[in-house]
Amino acid sequence: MKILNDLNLVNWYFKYIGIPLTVGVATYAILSQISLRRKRAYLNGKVVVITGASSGIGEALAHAFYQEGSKVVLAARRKSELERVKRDLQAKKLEKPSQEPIVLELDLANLDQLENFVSNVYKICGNVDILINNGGVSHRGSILHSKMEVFKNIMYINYFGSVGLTKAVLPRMIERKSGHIVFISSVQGLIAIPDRAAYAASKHAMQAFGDSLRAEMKQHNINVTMISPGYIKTAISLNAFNESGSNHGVMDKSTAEGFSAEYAAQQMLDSVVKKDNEFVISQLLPKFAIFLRHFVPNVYFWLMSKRAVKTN
Ligand SMILES: NC(=O)c1ccc[n+]([C@@H]2O[C@H](COP(=O)([O-])OP(=O)(O)OC[C@H]3O[C@@H](n4cnc5c(N)ncnc54)[C@H](OP(=O)(O)O)[C@@H]3O)[C@@H](O)[C@H]2O)c1
Ligand SMILES: *[C@@H]1O[C@H](CO)[C@@H](O)[C@H](O)[C@H]1NC(C)=O
Ligand SMILES: CC(=O)N[C@H]1CO[C@H](CO)[C@@H](O)[C@@H]1O
Repeated sequence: MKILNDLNLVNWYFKYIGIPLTVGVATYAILSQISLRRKRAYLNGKVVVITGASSGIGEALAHAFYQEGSKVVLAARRKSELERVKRDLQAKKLEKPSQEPIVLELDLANLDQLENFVSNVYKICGNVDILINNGGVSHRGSILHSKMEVFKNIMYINYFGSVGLTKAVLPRMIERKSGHIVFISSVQGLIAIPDRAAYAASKHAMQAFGDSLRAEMKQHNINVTMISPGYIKTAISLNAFNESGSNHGVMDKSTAEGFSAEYAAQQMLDSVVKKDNEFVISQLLPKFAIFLRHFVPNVYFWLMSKRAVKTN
């Protein structure tokens, strides 16, 4: 009798909860995928400026937006690498018509040149619809032993460069009452770990700038998306500065095991399409660290002190 009752209960559960729930969730997932795909269509013909497009995440973003029919402007210091990315894009077989990618040299640390860069984009493309502040550099080293130059250069490239470019595109976006500024920050824009002070500080600055910008731009119909990646498999640790400002030149294990840049770029593109205010794309551990920092800070501080390399 008891067993029969239990069986009935299981039956009842599947019939009235299990099956409807599964069908509901699946339908929702399918519908949101369809709506995302439809929303992606608006990227067709949009001018998308991507800094740091010569490598890693920026290069993958260039592929993702190009594929949606956007006119991508590829910007970074190494022109030959940008030309390679352009060739790779044009070698792609696409279903829809594509827009010729534009290659423009840009050194983010050269603040005097940023306005000039943007007016060149206007001359070639007419407007900027989406600016993606992605170009950046990391470092490895303690506060004690890192040269002041390292702190300054990272702030110039990661923070002031993005501020300058953003300021340069705003007047026209405000005039047109349309535009979108995207920042590729980092989980380290939300938490700081030892031996990355300069990098974390530059990304925290970026987050604060983005929050102020979002508030100020709402009235002008300009959207701001702050993206914070965890570990992505790119050349970031190879290109990082060491304590004296030379190339670190080591592929970190955590970076090598990170998400692929292509996967990350697709997720980021969807976040831009949805006009998210912020988006954390990360493995579980960095997300957990963000949680600890906010809700049990002393535990986080203790863990980080254990992580710090012992220096003398
Ligand atoms: N990979 C990760 O795990 C990770 C995690 C969180 C956040 N991020 C962020 O993602 C962004 C892209 O990094 P990535 O991982 O793709 O690394 P990457 O492969 O080293 O790419 C960095 C890009 O930034 C450009 N860049 C560096 N200095 C520049 C300067 N002075 N002026 C203009 N462009 C400059 C580089 O181009 P040139 O050398 O040709 O100038 C390159 O295209 C960075 O902002 C990084 O902080 C990465
Ligand atoms: C940084 O790298 C340079 C070039 O590889 C090397 O000569 C220097 O010793 C390194 N500095 C530190 C502090 O590791
Ligand atoms: C230019 C642009 O994309 N503006 C959008 C920003 O986000 C709001 C919703 O939050 C939209 O209504 C705007 O069209």
